[in-house]
Amino acid sequence: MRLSGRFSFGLAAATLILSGCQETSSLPKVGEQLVKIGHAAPLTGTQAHIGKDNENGVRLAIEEANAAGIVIGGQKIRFQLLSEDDQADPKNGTIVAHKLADAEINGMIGHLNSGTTIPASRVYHDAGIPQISPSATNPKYTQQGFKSAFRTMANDVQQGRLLGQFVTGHLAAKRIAIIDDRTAYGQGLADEFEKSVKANGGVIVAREFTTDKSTDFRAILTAIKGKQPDVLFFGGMDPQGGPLMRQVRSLGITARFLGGDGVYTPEFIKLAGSAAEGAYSSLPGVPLEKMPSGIAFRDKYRTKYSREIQLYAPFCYDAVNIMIEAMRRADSVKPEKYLPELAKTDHHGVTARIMFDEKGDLKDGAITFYQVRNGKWEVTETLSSMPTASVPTAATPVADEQS
Ligand code: ABU
Repeated sequence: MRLSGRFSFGLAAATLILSGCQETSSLPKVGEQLVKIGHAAPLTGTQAHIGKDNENGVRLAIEEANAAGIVIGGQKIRFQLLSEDDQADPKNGTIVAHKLADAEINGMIGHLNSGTTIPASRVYHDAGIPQISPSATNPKYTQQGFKSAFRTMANDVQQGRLLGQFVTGHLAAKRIAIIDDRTAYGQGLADEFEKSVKANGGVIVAREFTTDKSTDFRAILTAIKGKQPDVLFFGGMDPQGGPLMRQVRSLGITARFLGGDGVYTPEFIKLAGSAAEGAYSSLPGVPLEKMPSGIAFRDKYRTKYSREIQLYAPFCYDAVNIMIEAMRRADSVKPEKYLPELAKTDHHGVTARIMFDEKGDLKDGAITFYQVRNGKWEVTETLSSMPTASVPTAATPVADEQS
């Protein structure tokens, strides 16, 4: 049953409706059944480069499915992408979720940010719409008891724990400073990182915060400089991470810099300039070249879009294919029919073999660490995200390309 609050949004939503994107290239032909796949991400603003990258990954999978001529329930299916700009804003996230629910999408891929994904997930849940986020990593998304919520990458409990182990182990750092952007993602990851640093014998010498709109970090950096940290960790995205990195070095702070997946982008390096050199980041998953079909995906993406993958496009592509596979196994595009199949996913995707646990989280996800060397992100090591208690080899690198 769909109870989407159909008439519950007003003027702000009406504005967003005008900016919504419904791709006409995927309109159904005679005899085809239309299946609507929703997508939402920041498509304007400072994170638009990442949002467009997500949208590109989703579109690629949808176009391939349409070209393959998939039949479900005895009918040829035409998948249509309904993509919305949530501007990385939690309120807009909820508004576009209502809009997509009202459009009676068959499934939802997104949102990009945890801050939008978490509030929007209630809308999709209440409307009975299965949702897969390809990039939201805050653990709360899958801890709400919503059977409709899944994600295709490891969460921030896993990422934060390994970031803490990486800093205290691999970097042998003791004195750690933390800045976060007060978003669900940035603060949540910083909290998990802090717990892990402390559990592994490190000392938090400073904990400061900024916002996801800020560009001047000199006041908090000056306070941090006096604490003489070995490592400065940033929980946030590249529009802040890049300028922050630049200001770190211009203030003469020599601490090593580490961020989560939100800074693992070419854009971070562009924004930070030469100050990016030596910075570390983590990213859920194995390196692209070690993904089962990572290189093939990268080449397809380059050919279609004439640009490089920014960040999460492979996870978006997998998310769509997982959803379509579940529909095929259920032989139905109806959410209530294919949702049980989604929970049983065992998909050999671009990024990994993907199975979900009882909450909808990715089972056995890896986390890879990278460092900027000669102006490019290079692999440092990949760690299993499984807890040390249950997997004795958890802190053992599964790939180590550092000399
Ligand atoms: N995983 C980092 C970027 C998306 C998020 O807000 O979770």
